Amino acid sequence: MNLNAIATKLDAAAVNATAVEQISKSQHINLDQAYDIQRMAIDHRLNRGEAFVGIKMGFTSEAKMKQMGVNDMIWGRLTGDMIVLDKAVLKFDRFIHPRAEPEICFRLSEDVDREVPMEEIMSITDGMAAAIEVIDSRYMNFKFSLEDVVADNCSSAALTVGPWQSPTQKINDLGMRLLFDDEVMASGSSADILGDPWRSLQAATRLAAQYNQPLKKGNIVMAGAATAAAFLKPGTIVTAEVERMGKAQFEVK
Ligand code: OOG
Ligand code: MG
Repeated sequence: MNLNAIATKLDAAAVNATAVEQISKSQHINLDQAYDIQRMAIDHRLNRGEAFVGIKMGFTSEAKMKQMGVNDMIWGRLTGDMIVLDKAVLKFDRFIHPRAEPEICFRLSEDVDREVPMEEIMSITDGMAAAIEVIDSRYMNFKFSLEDVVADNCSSAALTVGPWQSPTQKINDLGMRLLFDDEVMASGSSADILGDPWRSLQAATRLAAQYNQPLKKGNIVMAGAATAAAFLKPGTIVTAEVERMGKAQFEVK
């Protein structure tokens, strides 16, 4: 099986905003192969001059893991072109069927290439912020198996990070909301992210070390959605609010 050919196809699907058929419809790949495809597809971006900026965690809420029938989370890579600045415009045409979800983002204060224990997790961080992740599965109808979604970089497509705040230990009980203009599209609690979003950062260090993905000072880690995602609509202002942490926002055009 040519994993690189699959990676090239998924990269082209993202670049051209054109959906492709799920890999699992025509061939069987295992999870390790899916992560290999993900790395190869991201290498195409890096070879075009994009920077690696960090990683995203997915299925960090119990509800999403249960729904997928898995007991581990997934992770994907974030690159420079995915970043939409806070309060800037997100161009709808770049995507296939984009959805937004409210998240929490961490910024690393040092290089990390090991699993960091929970007791030390705050010491590798110098910022946390409200964030929005835009997910845009490259598969038709947003349908996929676990291996499919991992190969497709866990649907990651864009992200916006709000103003950085100093890290505080107690972030396990913060209200989180996603708004389209003034309408609340989804609401939940940071407790829905593994009971405590710091656990998601801890898991990120474990998975990055396991898959030989070194993290650098200044890289970011998206902790995963606390709520369901909502389909974007052109002409809306999208806001993620995290209690006591602030907001992240973009305008869909
Ligand atoms: C997969 C990505 C999941 C999250 O925050 O849980 C994710 C998807 O739902 O398409 O980003
Ligand atoms: Mg997400």
